[in-house]
Amino acid sequence: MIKLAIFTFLLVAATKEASCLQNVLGVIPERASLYDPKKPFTCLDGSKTIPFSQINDDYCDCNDASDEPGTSACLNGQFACENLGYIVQMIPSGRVADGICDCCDGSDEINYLLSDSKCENTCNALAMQMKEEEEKIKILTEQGLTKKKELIEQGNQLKKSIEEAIEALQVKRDGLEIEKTKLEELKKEAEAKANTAKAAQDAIFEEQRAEHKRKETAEKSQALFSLLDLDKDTYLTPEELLSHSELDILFDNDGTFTLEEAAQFFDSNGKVTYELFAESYYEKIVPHLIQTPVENEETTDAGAVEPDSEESDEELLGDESDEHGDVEEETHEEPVVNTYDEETQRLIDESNKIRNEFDEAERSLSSVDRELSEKRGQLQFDLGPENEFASMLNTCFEYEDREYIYKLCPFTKTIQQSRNTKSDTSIGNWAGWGPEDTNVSKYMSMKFQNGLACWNGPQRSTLVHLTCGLENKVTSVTEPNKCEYEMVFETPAVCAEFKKTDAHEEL
Ligand code: MAN
Repeated sequence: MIKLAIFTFLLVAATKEASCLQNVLGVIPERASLYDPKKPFTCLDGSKTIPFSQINDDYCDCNDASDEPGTSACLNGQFACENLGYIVQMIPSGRVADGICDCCDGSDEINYLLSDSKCENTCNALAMQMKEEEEKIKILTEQGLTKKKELIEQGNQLKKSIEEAIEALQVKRDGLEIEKTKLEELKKEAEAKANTAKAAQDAIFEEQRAEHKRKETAEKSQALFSLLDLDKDTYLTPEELLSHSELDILFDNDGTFTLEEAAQFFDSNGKVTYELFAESYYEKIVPHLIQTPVENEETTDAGAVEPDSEESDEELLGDESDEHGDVEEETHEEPVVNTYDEETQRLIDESNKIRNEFDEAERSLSSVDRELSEKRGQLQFDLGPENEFASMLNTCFEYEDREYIYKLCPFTKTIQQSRNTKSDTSIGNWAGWGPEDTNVSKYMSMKFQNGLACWNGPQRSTLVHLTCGLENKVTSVTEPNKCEYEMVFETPAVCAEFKKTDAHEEL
């Protein structure tokens, strides 16, 4: 059967041989001239020369399979479907004569004799289909190119306006810097003046306060002295202290305050004058007095001394409340408040004003610096050979599927947002264009890397494939591997001149 096939093939080959070298079955047209029936054939890798009759004899002679382009004899062979009217197509030679029509011209099965079925030639239909599709692509490309021009225009404008904004900001910054330095000087001067004036006034206030306190203490000690001086003979005696058993705490604290202890309190001074009391005993006695003799008699609560605490002492010394009525009434003097004189207050106000102006200048400078660095950052991006991607700066494009809303923010990040929880997951940060290969420009894909780490997996990343389209639009998002996402993004920015596929005609 195989012999019959070979015979048929050789017959076909022989009839065509004279007119047309290309018709050696399975040879791509560009190599046809290497197969000359009038000459021995040298394997294309140059390894061997064989008689031409061994071409396509269903026995593999050449290591590179070049002697068997039209049979399945060599495992590594490639069969070229000539497909006249359509495009040459390469198939593995194992598919030759296997009963399945692979080539649209049926050339892979012309020597197949095991079946009655013949391959129909579908090349013209395919060519028509290809033409229609190409026509559509041509129209899309033309419209896309018009839009791309607009994008380029916009991009150039945007880049120019960023550059201009940077220049203007730089000028503003220089001005602010000068103003800030000037204000800093003025601030220092004004603060120094205000501080000096303030310090002088504060010293006076301090002195006044001390004086006030001295007076108050004097009045209070005077009042206490009067209260303790039960017989009003202008002397205090140990006997007059006896009712204050709480003073026992200063001695043996046995609950009984004895005359000896009272005498000891007064350092054996049998009679204590007011002056001696104020100087040596007032401060000592005040923290311990709980009740005054007056209170004991329940006549009035005037001059009551609160239990042993600093506040009570303070109150006694400075409180103006009614509780200590009698004593306080005598000491009713306004506490000292810091009211600066007009000139000092003017200097303080002036210094505050300049400080505010300085702070404001500093804030403006920081804000200009932030803007500058943001704008300079934008210019760092590779916005395409003709700035056609510039208009995508600061823009995000969304794509929704059943579970997530995906966001593509060129030059920034990609996001996966749960439709349920609305929580965002970073699926990559801008990592540049590419990958680049010899046939495909790097601008055909965007890389986003180092997104949120996947549970037990890599950090999430996104590869965006760009295709020519009439508007900027994400048309699909997939996750081919766990936490590795792929997006297809249509944009006029990658539309390129349309190249028609050459269908080859019979010579
Ligand atoms: C989330 C999503 C998915 C991802 C898993 C990995 O559910 O980010 O896309 O595959 O986490 O655990």
